[in-house]
Amino acid sequence: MNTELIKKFYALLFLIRRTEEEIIRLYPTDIIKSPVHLSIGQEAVSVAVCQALKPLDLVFGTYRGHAMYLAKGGNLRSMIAELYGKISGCAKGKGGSMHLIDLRKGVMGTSAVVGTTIPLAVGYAYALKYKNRNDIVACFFGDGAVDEGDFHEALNFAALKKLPVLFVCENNFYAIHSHHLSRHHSDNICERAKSYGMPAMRIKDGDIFKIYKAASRYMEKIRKGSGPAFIECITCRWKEHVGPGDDFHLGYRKKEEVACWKHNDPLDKMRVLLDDKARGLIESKIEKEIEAAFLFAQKDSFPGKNELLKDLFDD
Ligand SMILES: Cc1ncc(C[n+]2csc(CCOP(=O)(O)OP(=O)(O)O)c2C)c(N)n1
Ligand SMILES: [Mg+2]
Repeated sequence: MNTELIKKFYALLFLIRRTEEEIIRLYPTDIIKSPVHLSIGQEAVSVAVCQALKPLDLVFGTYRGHAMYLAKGGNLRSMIAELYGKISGCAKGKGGSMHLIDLRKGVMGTSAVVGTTIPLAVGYAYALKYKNRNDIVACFFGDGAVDEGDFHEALNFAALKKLPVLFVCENNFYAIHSHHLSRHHSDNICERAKSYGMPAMRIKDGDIFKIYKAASRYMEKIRKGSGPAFIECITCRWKEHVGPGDDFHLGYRKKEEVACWKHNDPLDKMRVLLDDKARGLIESKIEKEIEAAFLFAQKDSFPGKNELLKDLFDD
């Protein structure tokens, strides 16, 4: 892998990790007016896939969307202001952490409703094909989305119409506290995707380079009109389902399960591939951006009462 790519990977992984660590630090002060579903531990999936995308490509995601939003270039200040419920937030302070959007960067939106952005992504891909555009859509979702009818209908339609969409399943094995095998007879989501008529690959170890290579290869084919493809990335959510803490006391998973993923942290792996000087420059620039974004959000205003009924319907 070339050094420029390693630098980009490191910068994005570091940006996402440090932003979320700052959220964790501030959350107990109640300054953040939104529930937060943290991406920590899962960042490599978004970073690898979004680096393989082109600027005009589009992404749709879930309420655990900080990583995807930032990896696709979403504006950091607008994200933090959104978490603070402020007017400069990307959803004008009305959406919170679960509803991130930055149309200029192709971040088409994230949603609290499980599986709901999958048909939206497919619909958008249909429009791209109809308009003969060369852009593609990457659609991110968790393993919980496989429980939804929408997932199956959308995959079927995308395959049938050969739509330009890459499905990216972030399989951390849990929907809140239920393991995939307590919800399905098999945990092989790839096999199910293949049955709809698309190539699918499972990447088990969270390796950022493997995910990047698989995504790039599929995207090249999708852009040539081959129709959709599917990547299932096994990953691990380090924190509790929602909120900044741990939840091992609930007993649905063991500490060791997470410990082995922490040992396999892509941020640590990338860190040692860079020399101290390059790493230091990246880190100090990002730390300043993060500090400025939180300061900006703090000083920003809350939306006025006149904003309450705005933007509810398309005029
Ligand atoms: C349609 C719908 N059903 C149920 C819920 C409640 N719910 C919120 S998060 C969640 C789990 C989803 O798990 P997964 O898709 O694997 O995402 P993860 O939290 O693991 O990232 C559920 C069932 C919901 N938000 N929407
Ligand atoms: Mg899950």
